[in-house]
Amino acid sequence: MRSAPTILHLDMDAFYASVEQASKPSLRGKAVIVGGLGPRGVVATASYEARVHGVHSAMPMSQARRLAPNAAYLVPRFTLYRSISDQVMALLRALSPLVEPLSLDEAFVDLEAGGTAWDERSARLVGAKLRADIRAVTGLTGSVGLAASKMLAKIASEQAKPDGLIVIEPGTERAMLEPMPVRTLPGVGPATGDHLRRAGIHTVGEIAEAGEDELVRLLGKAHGHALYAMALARDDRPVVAERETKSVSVEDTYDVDIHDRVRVGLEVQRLADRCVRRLRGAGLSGRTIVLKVRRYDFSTLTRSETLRGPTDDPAVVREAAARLLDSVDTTGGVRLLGVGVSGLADYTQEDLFAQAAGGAGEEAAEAEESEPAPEPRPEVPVERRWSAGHDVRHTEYGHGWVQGSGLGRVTVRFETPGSPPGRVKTFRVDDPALEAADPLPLVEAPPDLPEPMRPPEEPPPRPLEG
Ligand code: DCP
Ligand code: MG
Repeated sequence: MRSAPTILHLDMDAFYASVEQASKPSLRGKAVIVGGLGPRGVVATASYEARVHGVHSAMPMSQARRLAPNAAYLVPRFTLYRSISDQVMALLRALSPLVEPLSLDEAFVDLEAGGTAWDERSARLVGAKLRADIRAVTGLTGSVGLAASKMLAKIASEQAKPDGLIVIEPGTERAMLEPMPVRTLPGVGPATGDHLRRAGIHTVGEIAEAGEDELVRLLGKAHGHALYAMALARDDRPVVAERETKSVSVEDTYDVDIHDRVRVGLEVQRLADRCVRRLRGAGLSGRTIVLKVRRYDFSTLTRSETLRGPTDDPAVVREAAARLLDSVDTTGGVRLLGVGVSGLADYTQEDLFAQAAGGAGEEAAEAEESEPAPEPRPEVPVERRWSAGHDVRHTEYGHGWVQGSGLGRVTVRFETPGSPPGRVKTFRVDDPALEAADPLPLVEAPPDLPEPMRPPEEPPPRPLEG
């Protein structure tokens, strides 16, 4: 492990919700919840003001509405989030050629490789300047962790949240990790956490005390070794520049074969949800849904279905996976199940009206942003064109956003990122003076972006001799 805290981890604060607050002045300082608004919608994220009510990512929207009835509820606008993400990633690439994005709002940067930091002081300065630049260019806050390894840099940025910077000084890592709950370590989810707890291991320090042999006995060779090393703050994983992802998939092997068909169905749904979370985390969507089934006799089948367009909608992936499962004989039991999505695209618009089978149309219509169509599609009721949170323009009142619609009416708040909080007006949904509009930049005339750092040029090939 290196001796200076020159690995930086950046994670934007309440990313989607902060973008919405930056674009809508009346929502700043308020509880804002972004996600699918239909009956099966889930929370993508909540502003910190909403989190005090207990609302968090992946919670069913119905539960969020009970916890925070007065929050603003908005559908995600992925195209906008991606454009902001591009601005942030460009700032990171100005620091080093080694930038490893983990999702739209999160990345590792190797500052040493970029020659921008070599010790604690220089790393701290770079981190502080980065946060200021992000604010100047995007109007948003991000939290920064600096440490000598990826694991610790990520833990540091989590501790720095929101709107902070934390440096973990080399030499202090173990003492810092010791009292932390085991769940702090990467790869320790609820299941592993429970497993360790039953063995009396609650903190990272207790993992270290238990010793490597005990960890391997509890968790198996690979996981046990890895976790023990992490508990001792040993992490030599390099920051690797972005690679093309071909597919996203998750799978589970079961200790005991599952025979019950209902249970198999439930497991598949759970895997579909997990797969979509990963997909979304990487800022991707995909067209082909793949189901993998290994049966009691180790025979392994994969089935796939290709949709008309890319999706990242959990309902769509669940339904496709369930259809695929229908075509697989599981009598005798299954050992392993997996769900994957391939044919990946960056977040793009999808034709959910065509894809979501069996009455999922309403959620689909609300849950996703749809390209402002030149003509409304005939099968889409006119209300649906006015998704909560989307931008509109009125010939007389100018730029605003849809606060809500229903019963033939649409309510619009007229404000822009640079204006004071605006006024609300209500129109008929078919008012010809009102039309969909593109989002406005969050910061007027952002400062010029610095040039990205390029990897050193390869020397020209030497001419063959002789
Ligand atoms: N996201 C999502 N579904 C999830 C988790 C996240 O759609 N289950 C989206 C919305 C988030 C964005 O990804 O805004 C970034 O995820 P983070 O985990 O970084 O969460 P936030 O940035 O919202 O909050 P934090 O301040 O905790 O980083
Ligand atoms: Mg974040």
